[in-house]
Amino acid sequence: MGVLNVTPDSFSDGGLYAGTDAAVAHGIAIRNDGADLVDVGGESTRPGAERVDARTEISRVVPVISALTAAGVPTSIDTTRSEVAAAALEAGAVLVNDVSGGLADPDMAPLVARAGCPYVIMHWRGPSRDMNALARYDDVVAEVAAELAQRVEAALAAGVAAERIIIDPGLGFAKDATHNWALTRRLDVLLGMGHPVLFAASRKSYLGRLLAGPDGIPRPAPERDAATLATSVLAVAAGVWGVRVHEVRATRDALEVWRASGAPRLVKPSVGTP
Ligand code: PMM
Repeated sequence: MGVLNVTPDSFSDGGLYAGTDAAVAHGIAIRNDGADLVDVGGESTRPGAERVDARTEISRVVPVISALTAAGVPTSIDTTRSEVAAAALEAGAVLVNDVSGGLADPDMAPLVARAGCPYVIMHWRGPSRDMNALARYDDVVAEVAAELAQRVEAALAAGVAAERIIIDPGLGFAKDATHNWALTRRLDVLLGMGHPVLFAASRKSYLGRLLAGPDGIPRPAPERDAATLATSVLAVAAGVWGVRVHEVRATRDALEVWRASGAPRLVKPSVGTP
């Protein structure tokens, strides 16, 4: 899954593809680089971000999704709002990627159920504005798994088919670096929940802090791709269904190397609770 943020303020690529033409050209480029899906988002989820209204979000994403669909590029819609998801599906998007896992909008799961499309349920504890304060866990792996299981139950109750549900640990969303690494180490637990797993570490700030120079200044987002690649290889080797990344070509290259090596899967899914 290639990332296409049509926003002025995303932490990783904010402003680069804010205009429709630039966004469409970049979407086609990442498809050509090997993305199976181009994930189009019209609202920044960076920590502390203020929300935009649904009309603004729709006006950013729909023209891009329509143009990419016309160009034969499969897209997903990255939104927490059912209204935006509905407009995006109408314009041709084939999957709904909801970072709130249905918590932000009670109409999202029923909409996805009616559409019959795949649904990414990410682990989320609250809006970006205050998510850092929500990063408190006794056992992050067990709590993320349990809270994701509740969101899966809610989606099933709303009529979403089990085989359409994909789960995502939500790295960086109400999680600090220690939490992100714990979830990466114990992907077997999420893999054991019986749904495909999406892993999205790309350019996140914990990688910037990992790679900070001697002055302690975090590595800037566009210079975190080699670290992202390493996380993607670890995650795919563990058995995830997909990785959501900004740098698609290099990711494909790295995964080809892993595949050609014939290296076995790193972990076996755990069944049941951790
Ligand atoms: N992270 C961001 C946006 N959308 N979607 C899923 N499923 N999982 C994520 O971890 C996720 C996401 C924030 O990162 P960006 O600014 O690079 O898009």
